[in-house]
Formats: sequence, C-alpha cells, structure tokens
Amino acid sequence: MPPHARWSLSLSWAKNSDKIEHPDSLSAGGAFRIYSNYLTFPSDADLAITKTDLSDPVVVGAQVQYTLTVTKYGPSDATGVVVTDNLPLADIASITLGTPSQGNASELGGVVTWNVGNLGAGSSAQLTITVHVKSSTPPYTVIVNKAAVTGDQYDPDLTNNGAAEETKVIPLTSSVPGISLWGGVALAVLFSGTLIWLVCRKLITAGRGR
Ligand SMILES: [Ca+2]
Ligand SMILES: [Ca+2]
Repeated sequence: MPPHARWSLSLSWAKNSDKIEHPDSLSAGGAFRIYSNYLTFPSDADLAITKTDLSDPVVVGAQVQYTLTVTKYGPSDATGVVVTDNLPLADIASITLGTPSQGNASELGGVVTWNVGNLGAGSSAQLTITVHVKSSTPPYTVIVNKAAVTGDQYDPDLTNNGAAEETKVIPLTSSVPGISLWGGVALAVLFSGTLIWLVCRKLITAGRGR
C-alpha cells in the first residue's frame, strides 16, 4: 500500500479479542491498536491510456486518425472507466468517431466522452477518432491532442492516466510539375519554329530592301 493511499476498513470484534486492544475505549477521536497482519487492503486498479496518430506529419486539410487504447493493469478489475479526449477545435474541421471496442462514445463541443464501463484485469479497449485538419491551419503548426482516463477505484499510478499526441502539419507539395521529356520537346519545337519564322521574316525584309 503506497503512502497516502485511500482505503476502507471494516471492523468487527469481540470484547477482549486478541486482534484489537481496548475496544471499550473506541470513540470519536479515540485511539486503538490494530495488528497489521489482520488487515487486508483493496487491490490496485491501475488504469492507463495511450494514443497514436496516423498520419504524422499531415498535409494541410488532410485527415488524422487517432487511436485511443485504455488498459487495466493490476490484479483487480476496474469499474466506471471513462475516457475524455479534448480535441483541438482551433485546427480541426470535422470529427468522426469510430465504434469503440466496448462501451459508447459521444462528442460535444470538441470533447469526446467515452464511457468504457468495466475493464477486467489485464484487458484493453480501443476507440478511433478521425479528424480533418483545417485548410486554414498554418503549415508547421503542431496539433496537440490530450486524453485522460478515470475509474471508480483508487489508482496507484496517475502518471499513465493521461496521453498527449502531437501531429505536425505540413504544406501541400508544390502543384507545379517538373518539365517532362515531351514538354521539353514541345518547348524546343516552339522555340525552333519561332526562331525560323524570325529568320525568314528578316530575310524577306532584307530582300525587299534591295
Ligand atoms: Ca494509472
Ligand atoms: Ca504524432
């Protein structure tokens, strides 16, 4: 049991029990002695969340698919598991939720709430969220998407209850094509024709001047 952990304790004893001394003096603010070998603590319910993005980097106006995975570590089951994902609306034009592997998900005002429900020890659940980057998003913007998971039980490790994914926005590739072989030939023919026409006109002009 880590320091400052929350736990509950149910007591039952008989007078003169060898487990608790002085039960008759138990009152508000009173003190009594409990032998630790008679105590049992609730098992840990360590929830964790990870997030990935596809693709990164992303072209301006293109889509990104986030995959959220919530996992239950520790020996006990978790109940009331809820994932909250705050999508960066400033840079996102549309939001499409996939069907979660369990539970149900909804979106309101850019906040996705995924009610996962119960998760057994060692089990995971997934949800995909597809968004489109705004065409007005400046290139080289780094979009940050944060999500968090909570549950009913005490979580001994809160460092893995949040996940942030960064996605870099890049500009469209230049749409001006390079000069192909046939383009080069066409330009050469055009240039040659123009040159020939200029030479002929020069000769004709010179002939008239004689
Ligand atoms: Ca945790
Ligand atoms: Ca990324």
